[in-house]
Amino acid sequence: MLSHPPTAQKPDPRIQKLVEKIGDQFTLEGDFLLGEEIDSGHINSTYRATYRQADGKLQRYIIQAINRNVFKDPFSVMRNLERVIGHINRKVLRQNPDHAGQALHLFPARNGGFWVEDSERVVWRCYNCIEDCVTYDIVENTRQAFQAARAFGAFQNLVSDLDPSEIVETIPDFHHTPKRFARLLEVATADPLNRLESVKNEFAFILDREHYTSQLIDLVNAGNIPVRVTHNDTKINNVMIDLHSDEAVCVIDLDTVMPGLALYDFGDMIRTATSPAAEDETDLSKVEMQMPMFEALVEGYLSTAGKFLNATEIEHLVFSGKLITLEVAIRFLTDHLEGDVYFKTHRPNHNLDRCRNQLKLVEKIEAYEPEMNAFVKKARTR
Ligand code: GN1
Ligand code: MG
Repeated sequence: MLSHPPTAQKPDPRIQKLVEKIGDQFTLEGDFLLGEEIDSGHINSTYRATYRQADGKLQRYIIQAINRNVFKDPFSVMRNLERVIGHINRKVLRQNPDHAGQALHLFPARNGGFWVEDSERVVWRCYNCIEDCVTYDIVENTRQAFQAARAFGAFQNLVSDLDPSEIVETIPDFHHTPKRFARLLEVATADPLNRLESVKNEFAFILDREHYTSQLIDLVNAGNIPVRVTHNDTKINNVMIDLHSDEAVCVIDLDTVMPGLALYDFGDMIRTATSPAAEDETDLSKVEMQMPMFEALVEGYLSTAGKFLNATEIEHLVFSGKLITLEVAIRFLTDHLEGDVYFKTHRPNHNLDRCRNQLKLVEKIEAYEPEMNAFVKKARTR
């Protein structure tokens, strides 16, 4: 399923005006033609702007507002981005100068710097639009899963020599699962909207799995797993895939690139690429952990990350999928109990639907765990 298919809808005048106004403040060439909202992602607001160049050619850009409720210090997010994008592009473009149109670039604002802040304190940035590519909310075939995992592994490799002290932890403890768990308990105890009673099964399911939450952190503290600079939001729709060849072209959504664990990244790939159901699908009989997709993820990821992962990391690849899926379910349930203050929602109980769906996936991963681990064992000795 495409996550943002081209729209044939009539342009919304409010969006036209907004995109034109913000686009004007960046050093973009040509005449503004069209602004469209791209409804993808639960955090930031994203738009595509089309300009007509002097030679008549159309040029498209991505204009994005940073969610300040989530990213309390958007200026540090931008400084991180400049560092990360600069670092990656120096390497990628040295190897393959033709890659220029397929790498992420920030466009400067007319007032200098790479962002503008509007009168409502919204911080905006502008990227190139990577053409002839799409993102998928649900992968369609094993080739896409392989390619996406290969790209995230290559991405981790590219940022592996970034100095972590140069990167600000813009959301502290982002994947600290025990803290996410503790926060759920806190919100459940306060139960500000009296919603706990109606989610007691989901809550109990999570409580039963408390022992998962600290396992990776314990391995870090014991010195068995290193902290690396990682992507931290490796949802499958954060890879641009070539429309024609199904090859991964570019990893996007770099706002959470921070020190983290390689396993959190792999876990989020399992979470988002193995199920044929959308993250908010309410028909839970559609939620599945598809072995062929998982196998493609392992092969794709090991093809680029296999050379730097240690044995403990490889042994926990499957566990990471279970953990990250549980973690995001904890976050969705917390947000539901708090009144949907973090993730964008599009209908009542949206976060609860997402939570139920993700808990179903946890159950599926648990059922397939021995088979999945056996596959990893086989794959690493090849
Ligand atoms: C958010 O913005 P998006 O949709 O790529 C969230 C991730 C969650 C994901 C769940 C900064 O990612 O951590 O895993 O939703 N990003 C942030 O779908 O919280
Ligand atoms: Mg995203």
